[in-house]
Amino acid sequence: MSEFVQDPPRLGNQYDDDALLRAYLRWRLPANMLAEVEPDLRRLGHRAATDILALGESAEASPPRHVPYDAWGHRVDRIETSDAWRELDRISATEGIVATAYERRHGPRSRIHQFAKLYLFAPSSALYSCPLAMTDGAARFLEVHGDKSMQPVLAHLISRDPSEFWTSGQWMTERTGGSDVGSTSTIAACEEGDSYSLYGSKWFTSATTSQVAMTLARIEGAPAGSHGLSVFLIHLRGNDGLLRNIRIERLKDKLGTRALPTAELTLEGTPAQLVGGAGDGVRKIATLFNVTRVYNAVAAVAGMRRAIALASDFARRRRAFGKLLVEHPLHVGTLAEMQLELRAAFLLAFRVVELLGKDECGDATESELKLLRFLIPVAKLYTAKQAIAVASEALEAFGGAGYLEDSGLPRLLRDSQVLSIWEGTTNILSLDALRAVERGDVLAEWTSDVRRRLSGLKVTALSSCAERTLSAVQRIEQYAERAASAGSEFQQAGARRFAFAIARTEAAALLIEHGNAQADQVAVTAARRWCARELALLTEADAEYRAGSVALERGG
Ligand code: MFK
Repeated sequence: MSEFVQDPPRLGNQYDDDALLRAYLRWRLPANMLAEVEPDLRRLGHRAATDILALGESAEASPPRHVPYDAWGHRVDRIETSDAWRELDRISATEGIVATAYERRHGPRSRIHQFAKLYLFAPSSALYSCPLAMTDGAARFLEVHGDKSMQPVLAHLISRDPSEFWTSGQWMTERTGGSDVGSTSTIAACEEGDSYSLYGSKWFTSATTSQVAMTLARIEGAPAGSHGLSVFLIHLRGNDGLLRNIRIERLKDKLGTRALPTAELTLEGTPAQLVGGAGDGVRKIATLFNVTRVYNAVAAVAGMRRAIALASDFARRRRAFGKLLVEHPLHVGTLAEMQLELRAAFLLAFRVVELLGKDECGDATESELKLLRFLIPVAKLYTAKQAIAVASEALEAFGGAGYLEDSGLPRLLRDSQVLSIWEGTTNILSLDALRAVERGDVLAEWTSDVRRRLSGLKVTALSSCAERTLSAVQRIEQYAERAASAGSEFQQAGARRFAFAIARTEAAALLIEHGNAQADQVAVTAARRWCARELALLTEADAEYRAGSVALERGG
């Protein structure tokens, strides 16, 4: 009988082992800033492979529990979470995963430092990154739209003191769906001034253990649609620790994100404060979800990186057909393609991180603000889809072990699947990118930005890459002109391919810039491989194409 057993994959220091992250930071940070933040990232990189990883695994093994009644029949609606989950909350505060962005020690680049921390923390955190995303989004919302009375809440959201730190929920989804937010039916009845009582139900509320939540409701008598909605702040619990006129109907039974409490709620006269004035709620809360969408993009690349780190380590342990997996050329090629996907997605995600930091510090030009508006949905939708593909490929790289629950690997795939659903699905975000194009000269800004960045390259090996990228830019421009005259059905039916073309072409420009700046073999090879692919695959969604789609969908 064979005595063969396999060596499980292991993680080293997640900062030291990440050549891409380190190369990116060397590229984008001034030397003195890098010298200052590197010890912090290295320390967190160690924790991400040790105590934080263990806490994440423990939180995953002890999912939250809804306790509707106490032993005496009183409705209590407690959500019990594990010690590990609560410890992750404390670590988030002391590590300043949110605070680092608001302390702004390094001006606009503080966002790079902060998102590098999130990138290390997220894949070990059992999705504690989700409450942090919403907390950060709420903090930004209060900075932009809140008045002085909101300062104490903001101070809690960006605190490093675990006893002061609060997280915030983001309750946008009702039974009518997570996408069509304008049909929100929760009603806000005015009590006095900015104080309201909310009546309605929220169908998906993530991290329902938060101290506060931002939500949307329609003030009595306000018009239908998204412009009739307003944004409200809710303090979930009173001094007695009980929920304030909020009934928890149940916790959701989800494919993944199992440590994360996600509840269905009924608001039964819940006290809430109007923030940012009445009306235009969707436009205002976009300040919040544009931050959470950046989190989504960074969490997606972080998940890809974790999946690849495990698969690469395993390939150096596992022998088959007389040699290590990493000695098989086809397997190396497969891992290399995954690395390339990660590299492109990483640069795209951190491109929006950089723009977000500039916006928040008042350093962004008009052009950069337009690029930020356009690239957030593009980066979110693209990185989410690629994260799922890479997680799936990584599981396959383990063979049967990748399919076994107790290997811990299936969680990579389950948890990645949510990334393309919450915070706007791929189609909703494709339409959002289209809307950004329709409502401004965004596309012209983007095309001239890419052209400017690719002019005057010093690495000649990248010239053909730049030519291919510029050709893709030109095809996108020509397509957009045709689409503009062909009408909205043409544009909408082609919106997904359009968004992917923007993502791939922007990633090409970033890979070329990176290769040009670093001039190292890996960065140049990555740019060349990426640009050898089709960057701008577009759909001419004319009437004939759309009729074909209708027929295909029906199946005859
Ligand atoms: C680790 C990662 C963790 C992530 C945490 C996840 C936990 C959170 C769980 C959730 O809450 S998931 C639910 C998230 N829900 C969404 O993301 C909503 C998805 N749906 C959309 O994004 C729709 O596109 C949208 C609701 C915005 C469409 O609604 P409408 O009413 O058809 O919008 P419309 O009329 O286009 O836009 C209304 C206004 O908002 C316009 O401004 P104006 O009134 O000035 O014209 C738009 O320009 C503005 N707007 C819309 N999207 C925007 C935006 N502004 C800036 N950025 C955007 N993305």
